[in-house]
Amino acid sequence: MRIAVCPGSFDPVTLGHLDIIDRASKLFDKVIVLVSFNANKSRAAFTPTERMEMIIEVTKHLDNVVVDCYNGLLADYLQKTGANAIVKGLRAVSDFEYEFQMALANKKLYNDAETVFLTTTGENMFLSSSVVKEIASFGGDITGFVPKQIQSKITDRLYKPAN
Ligand code: COD
Repeated sequence: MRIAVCPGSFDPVTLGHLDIIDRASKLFDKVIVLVSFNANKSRAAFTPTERMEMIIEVTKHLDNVVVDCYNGLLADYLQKTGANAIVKGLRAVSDFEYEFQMALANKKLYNDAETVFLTTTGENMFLSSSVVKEIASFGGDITGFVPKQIQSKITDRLYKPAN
């Protein structure tokens, strides 16, 4: 069985993430969407449990996708679970340098950790969790940025209208 891990902060999951998860589910027998911890992103808007719940909600239709959370090295998680690949989304040149470094470091830590990059679609190229959070915090419309099932959860958390 070919198992892929799609790791990320997913704070919150966006349509860009979902596109990568959806495409990975067609390439692998099983996909584990892994809520992980990015040492450079210390202040999250959603707890790991909330992030997992949102991902479960929006991937319900994908039979071979499961959601997990791991506070440790991705390479260790792969070794522990016997997963075959890490699937990452690539948006632009700026993503490439960071992701390339991560891919090499993960392979150095665990030689079987192969990273597969899927290029984003034109319409999701600009999309990130940070952009979603910024728009939602000003009460902007996040339709077209995140799956509709979780829109109100995000707006309710982030939009604090001034009196
Ligand atoms: N289109 C396509 N792909 C996208 C889009 C989009 N619009 N938005 C995001 N993505 C991709 C990203 O490129 C990334 O591959 C993935 O989706 C997740 O994105 P984020 O922003 O939610 O998550 P990150 O980048 O903060 O995740 C970083 C990790 C948590 C995966 C990383 O820090 C990690 O592996 N942490 C565990 C500890 C570890 O092993 N560190 C590495 C040591 S080398």
